[in-house]
Amino acid sequence: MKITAARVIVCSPGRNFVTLKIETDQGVTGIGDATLNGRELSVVSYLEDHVIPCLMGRDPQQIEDIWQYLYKGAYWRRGPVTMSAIAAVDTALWDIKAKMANMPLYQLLGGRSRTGVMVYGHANGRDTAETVDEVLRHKEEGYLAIRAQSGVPGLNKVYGVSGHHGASRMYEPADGNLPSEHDWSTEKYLRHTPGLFEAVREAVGPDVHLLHDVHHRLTPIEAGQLGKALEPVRMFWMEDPTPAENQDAFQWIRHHTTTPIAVGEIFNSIWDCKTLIEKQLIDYIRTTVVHAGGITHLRRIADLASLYQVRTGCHGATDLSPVCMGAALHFDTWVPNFGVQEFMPHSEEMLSVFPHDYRFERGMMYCGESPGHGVDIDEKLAAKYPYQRAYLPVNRLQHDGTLWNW
Ligand code: GCO
Ligand code: MG
Repeated sequence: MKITAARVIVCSPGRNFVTLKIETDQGVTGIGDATLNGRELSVVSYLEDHVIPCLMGRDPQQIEDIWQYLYKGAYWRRGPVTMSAIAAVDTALWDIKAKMANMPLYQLLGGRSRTGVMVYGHANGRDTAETVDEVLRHKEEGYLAIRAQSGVPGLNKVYGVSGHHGASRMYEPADGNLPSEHDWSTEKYLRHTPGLFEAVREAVGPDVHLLHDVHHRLTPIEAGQLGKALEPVRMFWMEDPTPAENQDAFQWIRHHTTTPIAVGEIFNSIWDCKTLIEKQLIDYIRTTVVHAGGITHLRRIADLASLYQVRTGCHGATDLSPVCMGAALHFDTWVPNFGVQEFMPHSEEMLSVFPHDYRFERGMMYCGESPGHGVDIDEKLAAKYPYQRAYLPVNRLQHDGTLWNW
């Protein structure tokens, strides 16, 4: 069996998605997500200029060898651009192998470990009252786990909260401008957040899992303070409490709080995860298919995590395409140390470009039973949505404009 063609499809049905399609001499094709939010075209170039020429004529069944060839063979290891490109190849090859075997992907990974995949939804509000309403709306829809983010009194733009109500699920869209600027005050945030969660817990009752994303904004000792203040609320997790370049810093958070910690959406290899996992400084690892080298590498990360009772919590914001979501749901259905899967619904327009067989029902998601990972791309429709330059925002301290973590 041989790879005969591979091409990159870029489209922007509301936001940019990069998709790799691989064709074979047996007529079977596979696709993989290669989207790196705000840096999309770098991955396109890496694939088109450097990776695709090396794939021609190779046996697509040799997933592991191709992975090693692209990782070790490049000499320049790791990094989000490289690993997203490798992930796209790897995902497309698993798609092909599963189609050849006439099996849904989770069967090839080792079969079903659970009936469905618990997902968490995003409840975002401009203030506490609106956030509580959004949490309750998610509970009505059947969510068992809900992430709550709120505007902070005195701050104009905060992570996860869009300017107007109802647009909350669509923040960070493609807008063609330069990065927008958010403002930040740790003092105001720390004053607001414990009260927000008290109100949320009071309204939602004891059973729903509550999550919160700090988005790398606190120092370790501030994160310790927040985690401690949130203990009475019994959080499912506190995400990205501090930047993870210096991983020993997480010891300071651990010394001060038992609130569980989730990290890893911006990690791209097992080496980024190693210290946090081996020193048991986190409880959930957030790497997902597209940014961490595909199914082949993500499985390796999950196996390492399982030795230390760290569970998975795959990233699933809308900048990861439905192709990544489809593959992640097969992974989640198999992985023994599953924790939760993030689910931020794509718009109808986005979903129309990516026909898929996964579904959401009462707080759970289910991958389909069709051979492969169950997601396709409608190339004709995709061509109607050309690439639009788009950036993630940046964040500055409110009182003096110092550039802060976003
Ligand atoms: C999350 C993330 C996202 C990221 C986005 C960046 O927890 O879902 O933090 O909101 O900011 O995916 O591309
Ligand atoms: Mg996050």
